[in-house]
Amino acid sequence: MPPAPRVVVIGAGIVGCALADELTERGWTDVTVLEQGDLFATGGSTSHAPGLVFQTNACRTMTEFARYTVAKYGTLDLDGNPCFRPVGGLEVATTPERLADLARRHGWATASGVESRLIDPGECAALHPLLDPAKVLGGFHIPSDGLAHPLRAAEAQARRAIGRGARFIARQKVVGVERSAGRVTGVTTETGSFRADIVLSCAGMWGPVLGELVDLTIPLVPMAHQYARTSPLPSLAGVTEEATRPILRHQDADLYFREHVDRIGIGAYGHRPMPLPAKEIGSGEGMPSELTFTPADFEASWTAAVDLLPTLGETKVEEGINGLFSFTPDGMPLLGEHPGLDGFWVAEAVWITHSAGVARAMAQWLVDGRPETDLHGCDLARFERVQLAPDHVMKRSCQSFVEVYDIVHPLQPMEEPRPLRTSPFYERQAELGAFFLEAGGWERPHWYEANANLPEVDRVPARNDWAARYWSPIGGAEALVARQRVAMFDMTSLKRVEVTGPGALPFLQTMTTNQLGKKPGSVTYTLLLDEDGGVRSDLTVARLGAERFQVGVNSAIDIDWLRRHLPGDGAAQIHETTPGTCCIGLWGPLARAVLQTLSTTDFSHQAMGYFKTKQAYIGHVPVIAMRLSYVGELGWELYTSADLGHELWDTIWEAGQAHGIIAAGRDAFSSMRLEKGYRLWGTDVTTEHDPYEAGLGFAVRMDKGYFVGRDALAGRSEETVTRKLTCLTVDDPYTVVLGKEPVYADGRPAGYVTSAAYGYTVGKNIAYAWLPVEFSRPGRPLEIEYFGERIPAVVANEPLFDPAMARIRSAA
Ligand code: FAD
Ligand code: THG
Repeated sequence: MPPAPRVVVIGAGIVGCALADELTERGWTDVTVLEQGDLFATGGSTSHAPGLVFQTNACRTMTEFARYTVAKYGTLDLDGNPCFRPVGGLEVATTPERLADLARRHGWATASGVESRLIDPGECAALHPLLDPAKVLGGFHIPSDGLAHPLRAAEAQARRAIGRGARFIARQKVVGVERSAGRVTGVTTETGSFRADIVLSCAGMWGPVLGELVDLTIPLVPMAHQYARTSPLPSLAGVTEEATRPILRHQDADLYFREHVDRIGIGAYGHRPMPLPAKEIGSGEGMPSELTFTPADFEASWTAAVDLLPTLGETKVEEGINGLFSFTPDGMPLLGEHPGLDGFWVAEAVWITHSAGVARAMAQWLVDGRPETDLHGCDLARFERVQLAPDHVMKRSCQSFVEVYDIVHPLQPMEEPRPLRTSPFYERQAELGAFFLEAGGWERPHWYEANANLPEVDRVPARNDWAARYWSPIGGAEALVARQRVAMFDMTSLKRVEVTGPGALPFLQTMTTNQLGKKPGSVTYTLLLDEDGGVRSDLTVARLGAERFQVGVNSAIDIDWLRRHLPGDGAAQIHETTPGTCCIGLWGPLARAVLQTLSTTDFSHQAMGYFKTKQAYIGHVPVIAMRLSYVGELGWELYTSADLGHELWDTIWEAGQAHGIIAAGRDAFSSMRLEKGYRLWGTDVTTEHDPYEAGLGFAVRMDKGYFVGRDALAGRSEETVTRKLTCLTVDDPYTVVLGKEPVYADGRPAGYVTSAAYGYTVGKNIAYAWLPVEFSRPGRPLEIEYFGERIPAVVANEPLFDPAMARIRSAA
């Protein structure tokens, strides 16, 4: 075994301490933790946190992190004092919307294996006698939630690490990062220097300052968050235990509560956002003076607190802080390695709640080369460049502060700054009354009001409540028309790169699962795997020339992964072409008829079969045409440069009139995708799944030679899997579930929903779900829990639409 690398951890907050523990436990014992202030003292966010651990999260990975934190801190103590108290968690609703949302949260918890219960006001008051049951409509009780003792947990983990050889050094402020040949070699502090093979920045809200030392944007904003303690409660006189009642969340008023012996601590998110540039935070001397408690900001919170817990009226706010911690544009942590400086890693914007889970995942990533948990939502590389602009980071992070306890629909967009990225078709789409939502900075049409008069609108089943938000029956009509005639879909936001050079083919062959050594003009659907066979992404690779490939990817993370693996000799290059180009998906049975009138290129099936690509002119516009679709129709993706996008749109639009062409949006797209059973990476499939479980084994060619992940797949097949991504249909057409709901078999939780949509052509309500194989046989009755209700579902044969591929493979 090679000697363990020298690791320097920057920051001895809970994240740095947890990481030192997890690394040393895995045998990386040469760990030095440098802390600018004193150890386990006031200074960082950890020292200000009251340590509430509510595990339930919309993101499975975050729930998993929290579960591990509970499990780990539950067994830790510092000199006999516990690091965690399993007092339970109670979330209460004072509005009908919140009551419904608590049922949704109960579903998320269940889907992630966290036991919980929905309870009535009486039970809420029984669990937490201080609250006024007349004020609440109901509650959500999670018995395993509780209170961490953040400084204790930090120190206990540090001591274990020290026991295995780690060093913790106080009063060492890192001011420089040493590097050589693209790798870190050490850090310098104000008074010394430390050699390192790996530097881990766990600097919390100081992250951006450390990032600047290595030209790395760390998109987080330190924000003040108010935390106050009352004077002693007369009704708690004589109490000696630190806390016994559940930690309490009152999201309707942006509040949470815990006990401090005979006092109550109150946290508030209801006040105005109070961001502070990371540079302006002092170091290690506690809170900057401009962030002392501002009572005026706490007034409304106090009123709401007394309203819920009337006995607080007998007390007053005795002390308060405007404590600082990190907020990110999407509320998720920042984990990963610097894209341009090997060995510089980041684990920042992490709550106490997720600290142990994050540390374990990071240690697995570093030591084993791969975390067990899907980290794509936390990946430092997930951002588009435009999302890293300082104003963007500020506005979105402020919004994620404001929305921290809001009831959020999965499609609900952040509002500012918009519009930011627009395809060249934007003006035309706006003229057609597009309803836009944002993704990756892009404005994307979901449906077009111009299609409101299509007779098909009347054939679309109505929807209720949540399923009706950000939805219109027009999208359904667009899907029906796309399958009957032809539609234009804006695919510009689908990320793409060009991979070029003499080493391009061997590079892509090594990185992906399918056979790419085909003639120029071929397109191949293929997978990126990690070394353990987990699916990192699914791609289309179009061979445009002997040494030129266009690769359709899923996110910036794919590009980062590919770049990291480029051959060192410069024989292959990657260049992202998304921003300078645009794409129309022209799909539907009449797609060929429309295209052929506009081009001298032969688009017949004989001349251009399924999964083939050609350069052609569409009217005046040079395009790369690829015969494929993500929606299961005859048709082409047509790429051109951004300057000609307008012309391409107008040319196709005009020629299409004779064929009844329409513009169609994402709603139609998503519905058609699920009818055809195409997987969406990141939602249906992640690194936690192998290709066979995901139903993507057809894209793996074990006999093609080496590729990343091949060895791990040896001996695996569709026959050996124990769980499967499974197609379900739901009888009730009005209830289209949102995703993330638990699936029950014989009354017991068995799996969870990934994507769902109504299939307008097949006339069925579709949900894909991860299930153990024994529950994945067609015809198996199951139930999906949706906002607290069990809805009947049944396993279906997939794909629901065009199982024989007749529609897209043939000349149609
Ligand atoms: P920190 O604890 O800030 O540690 C970072 C360390 O890095 C600091 O000690 C700092 O001195 C050091 N450092 C920075 N720059 C350098 C440098 N150049 N050289 C050397 N050292 C450096 N989370 C929950 O889960 N539950 C809660 O109930 C909760 N309540 C909160 C209430 C308040 C009032 C606040 C402020 C936060 C709360 N949080 C809560 C959030 C939580 O405190 C933080 O997310 C968490 O402590 C972050 O840990 P960390 O180790 O990343 O950061
Ligand atoms: N277009 C392009 N690239 C992409 C996507 C896209 N890359 C990312 C993502 N989408 C990949 N997803 C798919 C999923 C399915 C198909 C295409 C892209 C598809 N699959 C055929 C099938 O399953 O029948 C593949 C069959 C085969 O390989 O023979 O069409 O939308 N450019």
